[in-house]
Amino acid sequence: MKFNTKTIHGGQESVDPAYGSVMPPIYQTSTYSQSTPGGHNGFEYSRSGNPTRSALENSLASIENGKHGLAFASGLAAIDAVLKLLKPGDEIVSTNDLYGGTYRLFTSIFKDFGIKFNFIGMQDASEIEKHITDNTKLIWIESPTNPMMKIIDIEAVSKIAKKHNVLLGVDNTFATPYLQQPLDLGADIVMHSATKYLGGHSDVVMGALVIKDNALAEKLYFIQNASGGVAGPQDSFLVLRGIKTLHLRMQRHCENGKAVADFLNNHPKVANVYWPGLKNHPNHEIAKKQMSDFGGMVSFTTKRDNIKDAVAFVEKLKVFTLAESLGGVESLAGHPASMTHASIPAEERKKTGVLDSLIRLSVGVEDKHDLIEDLKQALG
Ligand code: P1T
Repeated sequence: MKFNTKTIHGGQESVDPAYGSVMPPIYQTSTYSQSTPGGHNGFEYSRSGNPTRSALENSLASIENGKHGLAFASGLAAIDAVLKLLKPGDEIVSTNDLYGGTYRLFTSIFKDFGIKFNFIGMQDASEIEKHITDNTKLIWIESPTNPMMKIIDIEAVSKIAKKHNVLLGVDNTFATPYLQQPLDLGADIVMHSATKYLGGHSDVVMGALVIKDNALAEKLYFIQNASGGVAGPQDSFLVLRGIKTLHLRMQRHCENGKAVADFLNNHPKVANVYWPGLKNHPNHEIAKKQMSDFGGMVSFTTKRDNIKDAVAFVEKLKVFTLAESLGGVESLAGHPASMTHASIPAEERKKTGVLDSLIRLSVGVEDKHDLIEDLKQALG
């Protein structure tokens, strides 16, 4: 199946065996009757497995070209499960530009469990090798990164990971499998905040992992069940429904993202625009190689680099909503320094370009003319 068919049918039963329902039922149950101890139809307790969650997990595996999908209560619960593969003394090399909550999970929780983190710039993949030691077990990347939209060459990083026998995990939240499929580029684990584009309607919080390797999937399933941060059946249904229109929404997100990035790039008050589709983006060539289009996330700074003007701008927006999160049908605007990335110390933030004037836009699927008019009036 091609991608646009997989979003609708991938991993799904063609007909529900009970009543022929076209959409999988929401199995709102915690447990399943057994005829004799162990005598069940594949499900015994909904932390271990639930048919609605399984339908979603099979869809996730299909759209990411993996073999196994695992759905979690949030994106951070999914990353938390990956980190539980490690032991005290193990090391992780991670991108220095990444979601603030991931940084907080790494440095405020797992550091205290004896795991060491190296946060580095990875636009030049060969940098990574300098930071790999005998204790390195995992390379963790986002591409595009949140919020600076840096692009990391996943194939080049995966070659380094394989050479050193280190796992590579890719947070594919911003790109989605519509734009890039990291498992095909050599990653071991793909992670999603399904809260974002996969759900697509800002009505659910969920995380996902997709894996090809059976033994690794087995370990992660064990952690999912043992730690228990699982997705519920209602939320699984919603994300499964979201995935069915992922390709349609992403096509429009990309189209509108380009229109917004071009508008900002030509605006006299704007200093820098970060969108990987722009020819002047430092990683444009890698983006062209590994992504089929450039997505709907756009960040920018203004020439008057101060927090007061940035706040005034986001307050003036009318079509864009000032809010955390991204990836829904509606356009959102955020101020990373005080919102999504406030948990990263100011000096660390500034090193990666997260200035006080940085604005991050999640460009939705509204009419692009309305979006541009809104930005124009707020910048004015
Ligand atoms: O919010 P949650 O579903 O737990 O996902 C965390 C997460 C992980 N990875 C990336 C790249 C993310 O962007 C996020 C969540 N991000 C936001 C809420 C945000 O506004 O950036």
